[in-house]
Amino acid sequence: MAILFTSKDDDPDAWRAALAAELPDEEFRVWPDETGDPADMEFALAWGPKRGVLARFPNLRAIFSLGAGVEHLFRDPDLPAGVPIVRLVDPGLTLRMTEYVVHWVLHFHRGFHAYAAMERRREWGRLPVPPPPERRRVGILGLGALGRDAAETLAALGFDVSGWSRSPKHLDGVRCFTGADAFHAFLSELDIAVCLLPLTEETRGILDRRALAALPRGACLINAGRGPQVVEKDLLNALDTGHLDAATLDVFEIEPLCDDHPFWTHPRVIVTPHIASQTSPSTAAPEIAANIQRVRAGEAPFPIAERLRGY
Ligand code: NDP
Ligand code: OXD
Repeated sequence: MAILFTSKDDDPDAWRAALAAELPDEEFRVWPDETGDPADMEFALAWGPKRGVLARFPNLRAIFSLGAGVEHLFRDPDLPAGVPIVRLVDPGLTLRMTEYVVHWVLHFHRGFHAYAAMERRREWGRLPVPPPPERRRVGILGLGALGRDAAETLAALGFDVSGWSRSPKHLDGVRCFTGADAFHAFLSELDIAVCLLPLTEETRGILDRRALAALPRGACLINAGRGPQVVEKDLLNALDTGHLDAATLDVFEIEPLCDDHPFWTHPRVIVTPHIASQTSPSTAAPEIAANIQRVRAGEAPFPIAERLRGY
């Protein structure tokens, strides 16, 4: 039996080496050139597979996402039913996302975006001393593997942290809001909002005109979840009217961001090219290998993404 690898972005050789270090006896085959007999494939490692590709392998026992998000799998209408879709939770991925979030929260907290604008104007000056972190309200949309770690790290740095999720949560030092009914109340208390939500039917377009208006005037947004969660024209409007002070965006409705997109040159927008937390085979392969061994031992892999809820 063999492991199938299909990715539009990841380096197969790096994955081949990383998995060989964990599971030296496994055969690793890259789609499409090395596929061979489709019946040989027991597991698939996938990122953005072409529609219908995964349905060609009748003996798959699990499909592993090469990233935390799974919407790239669920958008395939031919995704084989009954095969568990396993999300990637790996300590390296979590650490890098927390680094990204902490970096941009500190950036906005200390007013470095305002100093960058002053630098562009060759203006030497001092802005008022920022408030202490306990008076800076940071809210994390999504308290899953990534959001939880970011929230706890920011709380440990002394920030006033709250979080929002679908099901109730209890995190030390974090005020937790639950469900759609609490969304606007949660947003209304934030100086900095950080989106770490998965893309689902419920979260598509969730940061629209009404949600952005619920944020206090002068708030900043960091989006490292998925681009389609933000209604781009509504965000531009909120920035242009000064309702929002600034935004750091890592993900976009269409990626790569096109050359003439207004975000590139907007004075209040910082663009990063979907790098908030890239998967590294060195930390992800051990997690996937452990799950492969679980399945072989007759146990369920984890965490399994639920098809109905979309994450
Ligand atoms: P998880 O599935 O562990 O967590 C998702 C969180 O979002 C959970 O707390 C969940 O609530 C919450 N959530 C989902 N739907 C809703 C909803 N409708 N209303 C309120 N809360 C909701 O995911 P991860 O933390 O591992 O990853 C989150 C996302 O981050 C990924 O799906 C991906 O889109 C993005 N990502 C981006 C990267 C980048 O480089 N930009 C890198 C890696 C990930 P509950 O806990 O109640 O289930
Ligand atoms: C992911 C991503 O979901 O890289 O892991 O966006």
